[in-house]
Amino acid sequence: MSRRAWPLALLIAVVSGESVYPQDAAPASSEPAAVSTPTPPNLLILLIDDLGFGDLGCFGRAEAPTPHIDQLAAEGTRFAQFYVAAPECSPSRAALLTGRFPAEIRIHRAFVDPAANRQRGMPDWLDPELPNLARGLASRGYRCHQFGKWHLGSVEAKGVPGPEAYGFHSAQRSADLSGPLNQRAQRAEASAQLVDACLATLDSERSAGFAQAPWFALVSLPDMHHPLLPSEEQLAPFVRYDPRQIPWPGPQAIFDAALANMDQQVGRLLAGLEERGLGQNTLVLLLSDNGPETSDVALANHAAVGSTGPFRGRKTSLYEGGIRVPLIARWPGHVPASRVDDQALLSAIDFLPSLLALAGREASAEERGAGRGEDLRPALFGQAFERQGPLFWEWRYGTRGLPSDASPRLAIRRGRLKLLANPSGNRLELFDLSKDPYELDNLARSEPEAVQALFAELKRWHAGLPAGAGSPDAGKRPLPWPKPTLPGAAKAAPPQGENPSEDGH
Ligand SMILES: [Ca+2]
Repeated sequence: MSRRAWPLALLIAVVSGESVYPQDAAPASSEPAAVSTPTPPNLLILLIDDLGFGDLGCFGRAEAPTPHIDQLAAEGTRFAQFYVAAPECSPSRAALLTGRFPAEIRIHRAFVDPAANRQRGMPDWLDPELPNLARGLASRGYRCHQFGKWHLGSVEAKGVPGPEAYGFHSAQRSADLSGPLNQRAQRAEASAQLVDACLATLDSERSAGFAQAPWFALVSLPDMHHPLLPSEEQLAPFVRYDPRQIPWPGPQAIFDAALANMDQQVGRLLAGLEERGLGQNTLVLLLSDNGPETSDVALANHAAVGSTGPFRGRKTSLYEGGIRVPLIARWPGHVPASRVDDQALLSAIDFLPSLLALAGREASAEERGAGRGEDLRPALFGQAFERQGPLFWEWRYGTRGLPSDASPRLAIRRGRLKLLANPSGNRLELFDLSKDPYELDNLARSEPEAVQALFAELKRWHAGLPAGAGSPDAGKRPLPWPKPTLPGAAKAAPPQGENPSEDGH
């Protein structure tokens, strides 16, 4: 991979016009990784539903009302090349927990009702027998707790297992798609309740004799998932002067009110850790589960204010904006502070092997299963990290939102290159993300050898996936955009298999 991937200053210039990153942020060391083995930390994963790459102040949106998360970032490291394994909730979360690419375990979309799951070629819940992060941590002496959205099973399905079946010692699961959390009064307070529940659990664990045991808390905050329903009180600071005296708050005000509440609750949880003396030996990881929502979901035009930063694509797209999300890590004395890592190519599938190793014992072959996650500890500790294997994505459905966000069905990333393709080869889009993070200049015709190699690798992976239906609009390109070639490359032969008559050209 290029040592100079896309310059962060450029990214920030696109997002906000000026850099909010510290100018003296330490670069990644080029020394070989020598992973230290500190005392196993507590692990707090803050999973922010549908938060976009560009939504936080510390990720370039200068006016974002996110002071607490920005402070967390200042005390830790931001990773600018972090991916989730799917552009939607359930498969992304399944990958985080199991370290598997979700298509391999038949989690292709959100869990809904059993009939729809069947149509989607999915089970009704994530297989509890698969190795997963919580069970692995529990076997290393951790106490494991889940709070908020789970969405790894259909609540409508008979016999659906809860988080306890996966190794968690306690769970305070909230509604996944509907129910009380989608009512205005409850939804505005949901994150506050989850933070209260998390702190209360840590306290009750202490009094129950687990004060010495390390813990893992998976806290999933719902504020940024549609419909955004901040309370009047949460909205008040964001309803701006309006000369027409129109009484309704606009989408930006609604979005910012929800974002500010989420940030305040994160701040309250982190302050609660400090009060309990837990701030120093807790690794906090804050990330999103997929890119921001689009405008064509009912009641969600305010959610569509969410920003992908400079990237093309949103939720349900395999372009960067759907799958590249913010990751912040803080662990005082171990994870460098005020650092931006725009080199390490990381994925949520790396959490399982990395966190199990941090917990005191590297993942066994059985615990890894067929997962392809890599040990990201060097990146965490500020050292150089070179990914060995590729990252794969499959999306069997159409893409909501702009026609230009409609991605092919498959994608592979290796080093600086990303190839998006349909299995038939009728769309082949090669991007050099070190120069073109916007995915605008398709290099497929000018770099046919790279296309051939990556497409062969992608097809091999795809051939091994479980069969299952998708939707007819999967991989279709509603508009012939962007231009298929770079200027001057028009004479190059079209990539093998390209057929402009297919897939909605
Ligand atoms: Ca989500």
